[in-house]
Amino acid sequence: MRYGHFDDERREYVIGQPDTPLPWINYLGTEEYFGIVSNTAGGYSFYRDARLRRLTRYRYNNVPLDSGGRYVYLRDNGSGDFWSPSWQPTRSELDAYECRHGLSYTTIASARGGIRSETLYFVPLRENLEVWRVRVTNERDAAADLSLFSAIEFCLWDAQDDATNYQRNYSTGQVELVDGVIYHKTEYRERRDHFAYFACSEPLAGYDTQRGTFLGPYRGWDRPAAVERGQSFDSVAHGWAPMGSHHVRLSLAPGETREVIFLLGYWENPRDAKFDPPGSQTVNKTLVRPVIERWLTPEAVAGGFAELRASWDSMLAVMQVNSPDTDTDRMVNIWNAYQSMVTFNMSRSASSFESGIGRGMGFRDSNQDLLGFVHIVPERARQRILDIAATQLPTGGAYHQYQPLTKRGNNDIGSGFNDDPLWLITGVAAYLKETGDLSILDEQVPYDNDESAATPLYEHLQRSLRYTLDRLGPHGLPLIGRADWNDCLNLNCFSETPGEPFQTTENKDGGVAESVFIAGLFALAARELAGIAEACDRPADAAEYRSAGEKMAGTIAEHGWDGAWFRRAFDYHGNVIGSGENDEGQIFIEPQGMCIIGGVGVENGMAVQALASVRERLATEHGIVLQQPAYSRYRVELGEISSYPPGYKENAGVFCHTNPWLMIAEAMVGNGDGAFDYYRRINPSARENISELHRCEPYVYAQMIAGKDAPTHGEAKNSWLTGTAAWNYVAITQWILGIRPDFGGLRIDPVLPAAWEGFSASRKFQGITYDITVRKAAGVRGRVRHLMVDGRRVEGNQLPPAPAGSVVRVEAVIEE
Ligand code: BGC
Ligand code: IFM
Repeated sequence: MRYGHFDDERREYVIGQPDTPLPWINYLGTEEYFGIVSNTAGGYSFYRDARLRRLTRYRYNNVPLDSGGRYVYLRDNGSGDFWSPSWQPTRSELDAYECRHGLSYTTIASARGGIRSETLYFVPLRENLEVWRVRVTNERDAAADLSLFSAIEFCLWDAQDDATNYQRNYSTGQVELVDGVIYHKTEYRERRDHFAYFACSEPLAGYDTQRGTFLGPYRGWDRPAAVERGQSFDSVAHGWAPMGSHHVRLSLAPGETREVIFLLGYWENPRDAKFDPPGSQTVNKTLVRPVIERWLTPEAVAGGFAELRASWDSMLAVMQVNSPDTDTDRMVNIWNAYQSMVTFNMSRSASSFESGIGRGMGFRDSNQDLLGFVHIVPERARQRILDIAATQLPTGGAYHQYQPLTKRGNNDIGSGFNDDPLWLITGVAAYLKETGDLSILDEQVPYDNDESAATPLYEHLQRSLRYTLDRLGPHGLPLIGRADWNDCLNLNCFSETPGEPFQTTENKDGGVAESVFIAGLFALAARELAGIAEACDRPADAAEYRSAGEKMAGTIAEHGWDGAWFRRAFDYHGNVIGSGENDEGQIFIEPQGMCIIGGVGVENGMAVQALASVRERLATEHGIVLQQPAYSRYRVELGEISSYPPGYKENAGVFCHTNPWLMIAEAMVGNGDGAFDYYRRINPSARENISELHRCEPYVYAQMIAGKDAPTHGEAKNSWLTGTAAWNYVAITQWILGIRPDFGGLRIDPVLPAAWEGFSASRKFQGITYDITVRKAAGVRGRVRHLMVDGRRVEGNQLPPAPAGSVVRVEAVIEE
């Protein structure tokens, strides 16, 4: 069953009914001001940091679902009927409803009783404000006397404090109303810099800023007293819960449409005492006023929206494909690229599953997210790399997370996830392959943000690799520390009481547990660093890293191979994990993917055998589960992984992030059918028809789909903010379609399903536009062995250099 459809032409997903299985959200903002918006206008906004600069309130885990948003109410002053044109929060019956989630904008259109409305939400480029453009049309034969109310609830900035510290917060809220603009100035007394504002383009019939007054005692957002009676109370908040509501009266002739613009914005005045002297109790509006005035005009709004759309057109134009599979095209051309940009902007902070208060930016996550957007915004990827690297520790280790606002390592979580540093190498390698910009390697980058301890970025990468080599365990495999990619595989658990094993769940990172996954990742990182060393003319380093990688591959073959698949780990006591010897957790997906990507076993048949084991034991119709058999009970020696009921999350859920590793591995061994089959199993668009089961948005990947051991097998959770976005993008574009940046130029190395007869694509790369056509006969399985480049034959699959700005025609034929 579907709840909407894709409009590929407009790059929108069109939702046809408001009561989707879960709120289906979208993101507003592309730079510093962001918001979440659901298909019923739920969500919230923040400036840069979803915890510390939260503009509006939202209530997770509430009923009804999706409480708090950017609401407008319409009221027919003749009959007293009122409703939410976005369905929530009144949930009144609508005669028509359509939500269109586009790229960084959303429109919600509906009709009731002959009154049609359409609201467009977006954040203009370069501005820290959001626009709501509400169009109301009277489709009746008679004139309509209407009231339009806006409503948002201000958050008192720090979302964590806002949700807990009521003894203080009920007394701090302050607003100011000047010229119809509601200024939210809580905290302005002591800081005198930032405030929020909520403005309206029309003369006001009234306003409210005190939630309790607007709603009335013991009422919710579904039945505000002001809306019900048809007149605001003109309340001024002092303490309690400040909100913003404008009341506009509209008299519409039959057929008439009126446009009303609301602006919700964040403003930060420069920290200049002369500009805004201490003791000042009113918000200094000198600088913000012209911005508000400008964006309240229909011309500015139309122009800003067109500019936003054009910027997405040019970002997406970097890579466009035309293949025989619509689900592939729409994900590659639109939604997967978009989701990758959203993960770049949001990291793991704000979604329907991330509260915005819990998580900073992950070291490993941010490095992997980069893989999905480096070709779209290479300059921003460069800065992101330098920011991440500046949090690295002098040992080569890494804080597991850092804070987006301060860009400093998070001491509460600390370090010791031993895979983290290696991802920096893979991130930088991706950047270099895409851009060829070797100058980044010479950038002086601090350790732990200490400028006095800076080295060139290249040395950061060297220390990353060294970090693993300095921490090898009893089998010569890398120590896992607190966990590796699988945060929940906590193998260094031991008892505080000698002689009584496993009585505590506490993780000690000094233990000797080892990770075959990190070993595979090391093999990959060593190869990448060798490639980087060659690119910047350090042949001795390159040789050293290649041999370190080969040595690790040998150790994996010796201790990490279980006969038909790669093992997962050795625990604190030296017991093997992910082996036929185990009663549960015999085979894990991660080392199969990562060892093969690291090149281990590709030549000698181990890879093919491991892939056959995955297909036999882990693959389901809804994707490949993380391990089998699922852990049926909690095991303190394994930690959090076994805390999940079977089939969920790391305990044998389809952890979608890992699936593309298997697609890549299949492509590496030349199995295009296998790779594409895995790709389609979790492709959200290909799952649109089972939306009642999948439940999350059909236009973006979710972190997890419940595995076969769960009663809800096939149900997705944790949509949007997941490394799944970047890795699927890499798997489909670089390995299946095979358009793959490499040191020395772009490769065209597709590994396609046998039934395909080719595809075409356009790829901008280092200032050149490649128009690529790949052809093959149906039924053929093979690789590209030569290219025709502007009619000239080039041996192999790598494109030779071309002048910047040129358009190059590339033809490739796949031969048996
Ligand atoms: C979740 C993991 C997540 C981790 C973050 C765990 O509770 O299950 O999926 O990676 O927290 O540290
Ligand atoms: O690898 C992690 C990631 O860093 C956060 N989400 C879950 C993944 C697997 O545990």
